[in-house]
Amino acid sequence: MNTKRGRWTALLLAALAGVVSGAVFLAVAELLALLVARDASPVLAVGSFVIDIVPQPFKEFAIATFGEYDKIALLAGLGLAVVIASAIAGVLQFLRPPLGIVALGIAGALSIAAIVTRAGVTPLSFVPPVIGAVAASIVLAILCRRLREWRERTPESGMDRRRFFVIAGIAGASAVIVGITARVVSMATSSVDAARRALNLPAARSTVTIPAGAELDVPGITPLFTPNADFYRVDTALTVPSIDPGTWRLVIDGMVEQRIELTFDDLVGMGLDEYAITLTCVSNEVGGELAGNAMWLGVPIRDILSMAGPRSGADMVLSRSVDGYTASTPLSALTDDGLDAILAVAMNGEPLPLEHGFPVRMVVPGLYGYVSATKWLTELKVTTFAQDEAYWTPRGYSAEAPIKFSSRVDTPKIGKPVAAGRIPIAGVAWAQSVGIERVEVSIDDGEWMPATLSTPINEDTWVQWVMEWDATPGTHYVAVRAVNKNGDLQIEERAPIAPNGSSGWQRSLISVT
Ligand SMILES: Nc1nc2c(c(=O)[nH]1)N[C@H]1C(S)=C(S)[C@@H](COP(=O)(O)O)O[C@H]1N2
Ligand SMILES: [Mo]
Repeated sequence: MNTKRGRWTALLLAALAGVVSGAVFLAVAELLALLVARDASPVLAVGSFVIDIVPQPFKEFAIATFGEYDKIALLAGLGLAVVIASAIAGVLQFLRPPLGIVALGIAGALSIAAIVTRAGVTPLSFVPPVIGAVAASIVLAILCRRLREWRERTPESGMDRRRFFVIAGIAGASAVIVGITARVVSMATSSVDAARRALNLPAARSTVTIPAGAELDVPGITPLFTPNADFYRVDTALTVPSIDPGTWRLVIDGMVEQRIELTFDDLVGMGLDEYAITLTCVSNEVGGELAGNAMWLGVPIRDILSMAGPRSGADMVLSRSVDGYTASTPLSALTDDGLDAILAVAMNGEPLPLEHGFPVRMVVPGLYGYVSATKWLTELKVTTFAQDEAYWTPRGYSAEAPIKFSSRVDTPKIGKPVAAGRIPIAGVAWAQSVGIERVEVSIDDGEWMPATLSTPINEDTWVQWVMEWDATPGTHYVAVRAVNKNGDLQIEERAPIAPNGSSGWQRSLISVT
């Protein structure tokens, strides 16, 4: 029994006891979260907390490596950390009781700390992690006691061994079943999906006319409007917030004559108009895909602000999301008559998809999303840049960030050889709120030649461009640049995405066979 091998087996089983207790902790907490405090799930709270505290370069790495799956990768990493930590707790409890239980207590305390930093905390939010930690401690204590009894008895008793495995098996299996069921039920019973589908928005008061020639017929080019299912998604929300439009409120406060509170019906009752606006993320690299164009249905923000009456001295609006995210937008960008900054309720002919901000988000032409496009909007605080700071400002991004206009090649694709002959080089270019005047293409560092542009819908949407090219076998450099309607040339100098957006001309290597 007291062989070296026996000792290793005991430690391994103690680790198993720890992992089972960890699973019990999470399952009990999930179940109680479902019953008494939806937002108090330790996994999601800790995950969200991690998102907020990880250093910026790591976040960029995660977006670059995992793309849309960055959150799944985070949860997988967190799961691995939980398994390792609870295995250690098991070994501790076996060797030096009650250190394992102390470790579970610390896990409970850390979960509470993460939960209270989240939006939507209630007095009952501490219940899931506390009861979860208590249940896990009981399971861990019992398992480790069984294990010790079994290992210490000579000759070894089959009865004790069986007891250990029966308890561990039952506790582990029930934890997995209860935990997964609670999470699935919690997601499925968020009735917001149904509320969204039942929503009947009034028809648009005014519509956007799409001019003839607005969309070029070129295989492989980005479509003029990005279907909702393909629209890029960037946010810090680990789970998509569920907001019932029936209880949604927008508060306009801060430096205003009068604090205003609007319901969803109040907002929609102001009349909805169509707006075609291209969104761009500050994280978009030159040639990147973090831009999308949609037909929004909404209400001008200037009309809403004017009901509250911004006081003089204010120069910023801090918009807040239900998940606590904030953005700082210059007041003038929201009140300017010539700029269509809107509160949007629909996207490409349907209510906003949940992940794109249902029921209400901001869309502001000409500013990167992180300083303007707050999703799941709940508050507009009229304030000053001197007084308030948005989510990304202390995290290495500028407080103000107009979009650097840009152009991109969609076809031919880098790394996809094309056959020699006459082929189109085509892509899109955007200069929201100013408009694209010209797109130029240079091949193998030759002279810049003007591309043909699609007819722009307005200055706030991207345009498509195309240039026919007689491709000869070999490898070629294709470079693209744009000129905006102010006559400015797209910035040639390369800049990284932080602190206020990438710049540079896209130059891609195309191989022709
Ligand atoms: N609540 C909330 N709104 C947000 C964000 C966020 O993290 N949380 N991200 C912003 C950023 S960085 C961008 S680029 C746009 C992206 O909008 P989309 O996901 O609908 O494309 O949303 C903005 N609104
Ligand atoms: Mo963004």
